[in-house]
Amino acid sequence: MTTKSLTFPRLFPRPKADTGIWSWIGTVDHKRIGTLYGITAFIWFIVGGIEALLLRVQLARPENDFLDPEAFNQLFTMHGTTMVFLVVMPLSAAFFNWLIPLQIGARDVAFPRLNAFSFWVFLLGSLLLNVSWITGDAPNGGWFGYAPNSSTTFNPGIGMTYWVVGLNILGVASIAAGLNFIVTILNMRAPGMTMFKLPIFTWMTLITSVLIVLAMPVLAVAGIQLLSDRVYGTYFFDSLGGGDPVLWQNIFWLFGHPEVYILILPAMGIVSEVLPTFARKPLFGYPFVVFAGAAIAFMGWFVWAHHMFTVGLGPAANSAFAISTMLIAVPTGVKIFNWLGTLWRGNIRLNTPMLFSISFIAMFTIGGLSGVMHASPPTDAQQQDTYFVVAHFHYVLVGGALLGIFSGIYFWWPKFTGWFLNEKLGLTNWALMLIGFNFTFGPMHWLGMDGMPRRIYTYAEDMGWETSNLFSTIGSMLLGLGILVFIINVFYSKMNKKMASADPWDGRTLEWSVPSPPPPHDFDEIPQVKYRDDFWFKKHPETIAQYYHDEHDDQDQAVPSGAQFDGDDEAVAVPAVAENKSNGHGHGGIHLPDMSYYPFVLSVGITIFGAGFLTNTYVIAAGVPFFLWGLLGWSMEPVNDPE
Ligand code: HEM
Ligand SMILES: [Cu+2]
Repeated sequence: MTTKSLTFPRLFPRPKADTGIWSWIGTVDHKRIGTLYGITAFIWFIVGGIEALLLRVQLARPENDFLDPEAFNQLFTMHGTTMVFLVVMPLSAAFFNWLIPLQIGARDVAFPRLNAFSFWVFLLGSLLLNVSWITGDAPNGGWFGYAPNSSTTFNPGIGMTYWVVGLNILGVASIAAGLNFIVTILNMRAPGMTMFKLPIFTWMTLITSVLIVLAMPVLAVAGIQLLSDRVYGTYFFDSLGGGDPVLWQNIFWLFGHPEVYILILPAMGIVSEVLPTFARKPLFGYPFVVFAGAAIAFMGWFVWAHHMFTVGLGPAANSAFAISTMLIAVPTGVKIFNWLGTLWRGNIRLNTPMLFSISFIAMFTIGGLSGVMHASPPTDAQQQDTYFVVAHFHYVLVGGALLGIFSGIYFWWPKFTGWFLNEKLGLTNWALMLIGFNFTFGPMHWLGMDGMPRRIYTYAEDMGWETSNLFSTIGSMLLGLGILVFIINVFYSKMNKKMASADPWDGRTLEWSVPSPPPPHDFDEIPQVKYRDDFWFKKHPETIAQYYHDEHDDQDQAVPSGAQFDGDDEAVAVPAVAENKSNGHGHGGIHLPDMSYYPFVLSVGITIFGAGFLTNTYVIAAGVPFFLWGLLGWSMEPVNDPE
């Protein structure tokens, strides 16, 4: 007896064609969603960069009046919030979307419509946050929104309500995406791909997704409490009503420190893919790199109060958090030595992606070392809230996360598009970014040690800070120029296409086994995986014995040293670089989920809900029809319409 499944009346036809705006609104293809994340996040990068340059222009000389204090507060708050939540996190999500199914040998993520939903909620949440600029009320309480400055008592404008509503909506997007990638990586691996055959980037994606699913709800709790304080007059963080402003700091940093690993681990995963490819060696100490990543993610939950050494928690708490913070340097150091071990005696090929990755190691190490410095409470008492801290987190977030992401862009661009980015422009982009970066943030170390506080909109003539600040501002312009060269490179290379094969770099992992760009269904056949770096050893079986006779994991059983490969390999081999002719709807009879516009509709409903808290809560009601339409339509929509 077949159960007649309930269907929800359609207001619009289900998108079918894969061209035109409707096909993007309805897409559930991980590659397209990756592209949407990438383009949107890059646009926010330009916005966040311009916000930073305006700050630098104001600080270029003492007692400048280019910006007034309120504008300065709004700019650094939005710059920090944008770069963290609208740039680095979604750029990493762009790579997750593009690469994870390809690296694990799957045709898509576990929940394609949920994947689309997470993108649309991210987009609409980021737009809502930036509408605040248009209403002239951008958030101004800093990217960590400390109470009581973020309360309506001290901050009556609507800016910080935009901030907390925006972050809560973005949190929904991140959690949905995090869940999706955890399930995808654990459940959709190709046959034979055991956990310790996963590419490192996939491992770092898994660890980052677990961190996202655990950390974003913590921010959501603080956000809902702050929203309720601001809109409904509760006293969670207001000591006048028995609340506790320090509670905000504790909750925010309980989220905030794991957040910094959510920002850096994907870049570490990218670098761990690029270095072996251009050193033509497997990653040195693969298991150590995996465990170090997991250890960093785990230990990251026990250090949050190092952001509060000067709050007055007392020597016992300070000492405990100082020790836990310094301990994190150990797994971080392990990773750095494994990257150096990979380069050691490698057959190094220095091109743009490799130079960005090597720069990542150097700049991130500088950022890490200044971090260890202010892990000691007495030192931090001098450095807290000074430009030394601003230098520190830009060395780890720009020198680390951003340079790592640029390495990934140049590395996988041929895979995503089928053509290369121009190498000469790439090298110019790299050089300008690296020099500009160090000119901008290098001087901030000694400005901070010399006592320059962060977040001040100007400084007096006689403080002796003018030369370093001017230098820093010139540096930020160079950095901006470097980003401009990247944009020129994209358009120049698009107009002068140098086509790329499926495997332009002689890669190691499965994404290089499918055409560039991959067809909608990714793999004609799901690969059978036998080795770590499976695709490399399928191409270079002569190198297997060289690498596997020492390691005592299951590969040993699979590959006795000196053994020649027999024919069975052929049976399982993927037609690596064969051009596939089956793209188009049929996809050679391969099952692919149909498009759906309900994730978009549901995200519109959620965003209107959020907007309700910014205007008056009756507006929330306007979100209900979209919310119900999206939710019911989606839950009653079959993955594929019956032919
Ligand atoms: C691309 C070039 C960048 C430049 C020139 C730049 C410059 C600045 C400047 C001048 C400040 C204000 C410092 C102050 O007044 O206290 C700042 C703050 C900040 N930046 Fe950047 N930044 C850049 C990129 C980034 C990136 C990529 C991230 C993160 C992923 C980031 C995260 C932050 C954060 C979190 C703050 C603190 C905001 C606050 O105090 O609330 N920045 N940046
Ligand atoms: Cu921290």
